[in-house]
Amino acid sequence: MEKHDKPGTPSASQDKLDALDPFRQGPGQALTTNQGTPISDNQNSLRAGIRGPSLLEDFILREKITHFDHERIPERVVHARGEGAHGFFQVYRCMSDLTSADFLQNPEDRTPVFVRFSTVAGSRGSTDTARDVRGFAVKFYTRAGNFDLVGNNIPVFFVQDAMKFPDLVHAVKPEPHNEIPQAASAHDTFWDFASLTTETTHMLMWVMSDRALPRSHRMMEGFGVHTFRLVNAEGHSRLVKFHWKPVLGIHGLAWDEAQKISGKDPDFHRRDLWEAIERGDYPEWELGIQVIEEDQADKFGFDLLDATKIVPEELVPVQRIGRLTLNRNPDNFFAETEQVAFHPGHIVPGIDFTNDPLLQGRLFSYTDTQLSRLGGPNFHEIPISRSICPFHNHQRDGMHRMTINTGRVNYDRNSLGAGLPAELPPEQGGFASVAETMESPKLRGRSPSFADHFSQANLFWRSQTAVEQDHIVAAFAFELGKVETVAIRERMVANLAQVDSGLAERVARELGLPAPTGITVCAWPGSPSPALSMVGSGDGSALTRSVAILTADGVDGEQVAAMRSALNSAGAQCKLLAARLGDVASADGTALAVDATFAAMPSVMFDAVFVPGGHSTCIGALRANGDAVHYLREAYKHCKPIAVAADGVGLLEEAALAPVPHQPAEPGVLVAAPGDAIDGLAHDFIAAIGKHRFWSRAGLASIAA
Ligand code: HDD
Repeated sequence: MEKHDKPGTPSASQDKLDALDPFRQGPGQALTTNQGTPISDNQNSLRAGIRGPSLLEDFILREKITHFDHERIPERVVHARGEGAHGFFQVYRCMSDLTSADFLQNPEDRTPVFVRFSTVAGSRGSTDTARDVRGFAVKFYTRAGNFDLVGNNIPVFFVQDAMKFPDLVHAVKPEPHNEIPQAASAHDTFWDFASLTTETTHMLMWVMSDRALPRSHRMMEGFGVHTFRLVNAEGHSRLVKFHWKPVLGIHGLAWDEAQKISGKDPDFHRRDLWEAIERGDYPEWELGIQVIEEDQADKFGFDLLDATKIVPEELVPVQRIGRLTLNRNPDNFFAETEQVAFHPGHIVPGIDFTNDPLLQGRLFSYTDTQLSRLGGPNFHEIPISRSICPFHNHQRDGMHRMTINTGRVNYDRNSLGAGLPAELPPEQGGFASVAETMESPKLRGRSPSFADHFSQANLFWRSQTAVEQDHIVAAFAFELGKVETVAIRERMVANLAQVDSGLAERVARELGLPAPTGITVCAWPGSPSPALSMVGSGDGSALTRSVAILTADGVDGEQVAAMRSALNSAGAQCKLLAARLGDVASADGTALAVDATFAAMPSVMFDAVFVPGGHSTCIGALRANGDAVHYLREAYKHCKPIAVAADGVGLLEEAALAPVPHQPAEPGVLVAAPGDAIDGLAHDFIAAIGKHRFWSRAGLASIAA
């Protein structure tokens, strides 16, 4: 069985991992230079006299320092911060009716993949929980070449034409005069651009929602964004939208949590992914497709080539056609995650592009950027990006060429090399573009079918639950509140009035502006789309959820053990917290190892909190500890499940959250009386964790944590 495979699951495809093997290197025995010369002293440079100057002759020092000086490569101009993982993809059924793509034919095949998740705006060292779009880039190493699905966790994009991409990125990145702010869109230049570029409006709604604050990269959707084509062996082409549906459901953080996590653990998402894979909790997504016959493309009232539009799932259902599983962490961050090069132009026979002007620009940009990021045209030879199928052509030379091409023939057509390598006709699997008819004048311009910038923003807004709408209003208020130029705030509020007058009024009120008047809402003609809301997503299980157990000396160890065992059986993770590290002595004298302190791992880093009972000394110590009291108030404020056993209720009292006699119980706050079996509490607690949040508490904002 493979190191990272769960017992009982068949082993993952080894093809890519095997291909990486010749490049993997352990520490070795003798220390040498890069030329293999053994080194006898790696502590001291060569010098003239024990206190004299260093000598230029010191080839060991020179080599070491030179290599160190050049360790850094340019970070990605966008999506600089990210983390990757290996895994595999398996299709559920043969998709030959829709596509000839090799990896979508045989349900027995496991196609190796490498996936990289990222934030967009921040630098490589920025925080994971910034309000931002998340990149979701998947490289399928298929037998017919690499297919890269370079998507995001949001199904639309800010702009419609690649011509606008550098402007968008300049506007959102830190401002050029003072490089402020890092990893944040809450500043004047972004909102100046956004307010003047109304095609951004739909995407802004998503980015101001909790979609831009994933709880975990394992719990977010992914989208190919553009309309692509699936082409079958008969050459029949259909339009397709790609989706990734997370098996664990779609869950977000609250903005207050995200900001606090940024300070406590800026690597929150990276750590979460790494640890889940190390534990064997392999993240999984289903690949979904929305398929549209080309002759139906005009029936929607919007243009399928416009990347600021979705096709609502209620209009074209998402068919789930396969499963992606991530089951191995990289061995080396730089060699794999940093050097991997994705490109939406890496496609395989059976898949094709459309004329989406954003996609068309991307087809140029991604190779181009690797030239400066990875230092030349041979980046396809870097182990992590190499296809697992052989590749042959007459491209030669360039910086860092690894392949040693033999023979004298480096051109096509040739007779001296028997005409090889030879083209493969489409019927034998060679790539052929869909023969779309093109009869139009050369011009610069935007199709009138791209002109509606607001109606799908209205659809998104109307499809959100009340609490999700509250979060969107709060996000706009926060972001625009950081904008210093009042005219930009006003312009943005006026744009929102075209989305929904209530939304505009609420944001205006928060900003101290008058509600816009006389602006017509551009309403989506159809019904709301429930698929756009995150509330209620998931299968209701507590799988991989994290629970903090608050303790002090004198805690009831049996309750801790029983709750921990029940939670672990439900697939949740527990950490024992106390005021300081070391052990806590349970009531029966057993030492329980403390995993973290209240201060180091506050409630924002957990999904739920359990307070066991214990001696009066235990509850007294917790009541007297401000961090412990704050723990419960903050978990309550963020609408998380809280379970309290027996005397643990004392901490609830201290936090002013104890049940009030003759009043209905607080939603999601579960209390077991002294003498009650922990099993019942654990059962209800696990069900509560599966609900993720108790949003009905959100209105009770009187509690300030
Ligand atoms: Fe892009 C990186 C996703 C529009 C130009 N993009 C990049 C990555 C993702 C996306 C996930 C990170 C890949 C990785 O992990 O290495 N980009 C998107 C999506 C877009 C999009 C979903 C719209 C639908 N991008 C877009 C446009 C352009 C670019 C319009 C330029 C015309 N994107 C780039 C880039 C990057 C990149 C500058 C930076 C690093 C890289 O490519 O390899 O070329």
